Amino acid sequence: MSTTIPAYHPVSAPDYLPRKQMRELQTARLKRMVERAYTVELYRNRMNEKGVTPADIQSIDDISKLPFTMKNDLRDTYPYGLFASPMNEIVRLHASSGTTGKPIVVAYTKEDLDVWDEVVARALVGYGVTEKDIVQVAYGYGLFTGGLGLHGGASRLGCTVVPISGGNTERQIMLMRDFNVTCCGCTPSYFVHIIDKALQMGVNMRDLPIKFGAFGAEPWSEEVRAYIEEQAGIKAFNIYGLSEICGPGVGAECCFQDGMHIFEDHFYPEIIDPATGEVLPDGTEGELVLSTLSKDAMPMLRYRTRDITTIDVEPCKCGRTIRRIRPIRRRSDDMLIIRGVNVFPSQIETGILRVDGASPHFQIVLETGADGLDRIEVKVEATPDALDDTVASVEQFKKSIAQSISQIIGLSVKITLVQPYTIARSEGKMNRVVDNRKK
Ligand code: DLL
Repeated sequence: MSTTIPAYHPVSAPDYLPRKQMRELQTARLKRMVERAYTVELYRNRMNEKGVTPADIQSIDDISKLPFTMKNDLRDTYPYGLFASPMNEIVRLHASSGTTGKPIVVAYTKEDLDVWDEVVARALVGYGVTEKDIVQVAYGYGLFTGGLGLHGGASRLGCTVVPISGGNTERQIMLMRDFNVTCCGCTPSYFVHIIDKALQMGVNMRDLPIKFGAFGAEPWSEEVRAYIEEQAGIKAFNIYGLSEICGPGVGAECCFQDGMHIFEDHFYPEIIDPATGEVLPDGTEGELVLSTLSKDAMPMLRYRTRDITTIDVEPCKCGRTIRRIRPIRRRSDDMLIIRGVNVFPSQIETGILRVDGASPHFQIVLETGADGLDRIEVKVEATPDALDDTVASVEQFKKSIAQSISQIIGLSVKITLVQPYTIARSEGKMNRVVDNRKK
């Protein structure tokens, strides 16, 4: 599909604000947010420890005076300790399960839900989605923010929403075809699974009217984007967000697919050095820190996302003035340290998909060898074609994948081809690492 700049839509007006006006808006909103946060014990104590009061925040630049907030702060105040609105004003709770113990809980007032709908609608407008589109929401509904988040934004735009949630993949494909769905939202790994299933069912996704994908909730590579776009004949757009800030819609790509615009009238981005907490200049890679500028129920001041990216200040060809972040390929906490080398699962994905004919279904298994050194095995599903090939060509294929990965991570890996459809599929976020190393 060629890139055409979507028609202007009033919901996106803040995306085009002149920078000076944006900073004034951010300053006014931050001042209000800090006043509100100061009513919450944890924020008040933290600010007092740093010797900062709301009166010290006079401009958006003063944001760096404020303390950081971490995921543990949400756990420690579970469930309602960070709420800045009385319960009777809170109309929705979501939660994110995390890896251990109690979930983190997030809250929204009616106005907060309104902002959330607005930013997701702005994301969709940026892709070129209009009220004429039929949007299949295959993100999970429930406490996860994906389903209801995309649902709210698509409804705000006036789209026809198909709230199917995740799972039951054959039914997803049947409805996609029968309902003439033009846009689908789910994790990129689930959409890859949908593509596979459609093939098995004899459905060519390219023959369906679907044109747009709103994919996020997990890192994905340009190679996966190319695979999806080629296989399904759609444009695959990135959407970013996290429960602590609102859910999907903190940022999203526009029609140029060149970084995600942050809806910075509501969410203020900074980049810090994850080791020292020092704020880094725009254009430098580091950890993304986000502050909410309008969230009433649960203000977040300088939340450390652990997501690694760069803020891009170059004006975008689409004309939006809001800044962009580069796609998030990794989190500071999904880094594997293998024989002392830092490796991210997304690098392995890129290595695999650079080899023609390799399937995007893989699993990384880490073991400790008899010599005490870490071993990396990457299980890659063979495509049905690959299995028909001669032993020599299968060996060559494995070697190509191993070399492609080694070139990126600088370590040798063992490739095992496994039967098609034997690596577990995920309807939501995919976990690709099995770490069996002796600790
Ligand atoms: O994943 C919200 C969401 C739903 C975003 C649907 C996009 C689409 P959490 O479950 O709290 O919320 O997980 C947030 O997921 O800190 C990132 O590490 C990762 N993440 C989200 N979107 C992207 C993306 C939702 N587009 C965490 N690219 C974040 C890379 C992403 N990682």
